Amino acid sequence: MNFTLFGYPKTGKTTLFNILSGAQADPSAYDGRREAHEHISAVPDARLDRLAGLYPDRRKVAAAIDFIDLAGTNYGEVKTGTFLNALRKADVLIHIVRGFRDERIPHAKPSIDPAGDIRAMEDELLLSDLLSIEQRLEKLDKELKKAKSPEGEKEQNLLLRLKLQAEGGIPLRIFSWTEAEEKAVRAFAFLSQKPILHLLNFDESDIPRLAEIEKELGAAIPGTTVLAACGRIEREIQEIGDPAEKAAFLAEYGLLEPTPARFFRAAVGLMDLVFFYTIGKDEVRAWPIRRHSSALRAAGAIHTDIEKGFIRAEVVTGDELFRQGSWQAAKDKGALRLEGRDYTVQDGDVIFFRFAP
Ligand SMILES: Nc1nc2c(ncn2[C@@H]2O[C@H](COP(=O)(O)OP(=O)(O)OP(=O)(O)O)[C@@H](O)[C@H]2O)c(=O)[nH]1
Ligand SMILES: [Mg+2]
Repeated sequence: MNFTLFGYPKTGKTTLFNILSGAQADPSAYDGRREAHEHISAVPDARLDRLAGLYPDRRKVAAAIDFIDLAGTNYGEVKTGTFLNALRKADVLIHIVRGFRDERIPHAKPSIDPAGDIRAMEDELLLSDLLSIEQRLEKLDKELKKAKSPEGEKEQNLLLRLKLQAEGGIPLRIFSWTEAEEKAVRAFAFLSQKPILHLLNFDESDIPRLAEIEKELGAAIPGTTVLAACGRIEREIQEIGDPAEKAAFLAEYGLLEPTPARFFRAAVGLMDLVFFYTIGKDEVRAWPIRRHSSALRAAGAIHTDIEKGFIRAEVVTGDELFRQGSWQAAKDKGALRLEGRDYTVQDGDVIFFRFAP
């Protein structure tokens, strides 16, 4: 999973990248450079920790997130900028928005306007999609004039509908996609179709207002998630080694729950993911998968061989497994369910796939 942090210059991208991913990137090293930071980190997962605790001799493998931190894009630059390809590769876009006021840190606009910046960036993403659509339509039109093709006409029809929506200023993530349509446009990697989280970076003096800001801006921009944080102070607190001292500082600033915990919860919700778990010979592992996925698809997430040779899934909920104490105990007590390929995987299921190699 690729989470890409992007946004206008000097909004706190690298500061928040460090907080979320646990990286130690030096923000100042970026000045004048146009390359990205990258850091792979584990999704915090209390259920996995508990499960791995039952099997101390096995490796714990959490779901991984590939965090990318891009340099700032100037206003109006997304559609032509050097980062267009990097943005297209993202599974989730994390738009870092400046809320803090600090005369010493330059800002391209005369005032700090988080709501305005969110709208401006949403428009830029949509505009870049509109340009791709128009380009493709132009080419398609020429092709269809030369030779009629039902497939080409189908694509044309879909793109014309998307164009109409984009011209109306509505992001493509709000379009009611059929599975076939989604597949047909996958190669475009439309930016306004991706899940997006607007992460606002405020001053410590704004901490008492963060919840209210989140609510207000979240409601103003449908189809997105808005989180407000206070990057600089949280980074300082994160660097404190002593846990008690850390907790005291968080409490003193009124930061009840650290941003990474809230962020991961929001991101998982945004992608509509659930987690299932496997207990292998060597490792206890968490697997993220789209909600409502079948057991067969879950098998395929692990390996295509398991999907191809699928026989049955042995399933137990995490809670039940913890009650029984181990997989073997759950099996002995008859607590395992045997499920077929169409079973809908539930969040927290622990699964053993029987398959014919
Ligand atoms: N006052 C204040 N300064 C902050 C805050 N967050 C970041 N900064 C400062 O703003 C400057 C830019 O922060 P970065 O995290 O490098 O921002 P960026 O968006 O990555 O910047 P570019 O990559 O150059 O576009 C640094 O000097 C930070 O210390 C904040 O919440 N309040
Ligand atoms: Mg940066």
